[in-house]
Amino acid sequence: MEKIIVIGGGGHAKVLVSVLKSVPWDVVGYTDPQDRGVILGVPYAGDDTILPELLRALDGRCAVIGLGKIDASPTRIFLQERVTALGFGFPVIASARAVVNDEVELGAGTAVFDGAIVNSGTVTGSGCILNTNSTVEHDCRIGDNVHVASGATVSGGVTVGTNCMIGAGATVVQGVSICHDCLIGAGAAVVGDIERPGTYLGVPARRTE
Ligand code: JB2
Repeated sequence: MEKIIVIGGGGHAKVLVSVLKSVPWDVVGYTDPQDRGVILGVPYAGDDTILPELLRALDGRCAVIGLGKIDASPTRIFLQERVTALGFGFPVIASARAVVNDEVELGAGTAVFDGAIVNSGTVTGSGCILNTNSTVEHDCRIGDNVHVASGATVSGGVTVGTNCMIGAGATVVQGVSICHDCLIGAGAAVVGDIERPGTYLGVPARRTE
């Protein structure tokens, strides 16, 4: 089993650890500014200043971002870039309980959670979260640091820009394009192109800020 370190020890990390165990990965520890105790058998390693030392101790050099995101912030991808600069690699993480179909390309550090489906011809950037039971249909282009939350559906041929958050249970209809830095609220339905960064809520989704 390959060893991996999780960066962040909150709610998202807890689900991620279960996913990692399903593959399976040997999760050696997690870093966090605060000691959150043992998470599903995974010990606290220290804050991020311990990472250079861990890099020397680990056989491999694999890490994964355990922070989630509930907005259009770039925090996760900045953190991934910082940890990459230390010398860590960010493998693709795909749960054994997910379906990743043919000719899908997932970027470094992208994680596909339980029950998620990614269909043929789709390409994602780095550091994405395809959360529990989400669907990303065929031929989509998903930018870096996009979170498709639990139960959301991104239909075929959709483009989603960098840093977007597609909320839980939201639907994006086929062929539309969503620009960078958008938050699509839970349960919203995106039925046309979105060209301005912002927050979009409702059915059909409308800009609120
Ligand atoms: O720079 C950092 C850092 N910044 C915050 N480095 C490291 N190693 N850890 C960091 N953290 C830690 O991330 C915080 O101290 C905290 O322990 C953790 C974030 O945990 P929290 O439970 O607040 O959020 P989350 O991002 O794990 O989960 C949110 O997003 C998910 C997608 C929650 O809202 C979940 O419900 C949601 N499913």
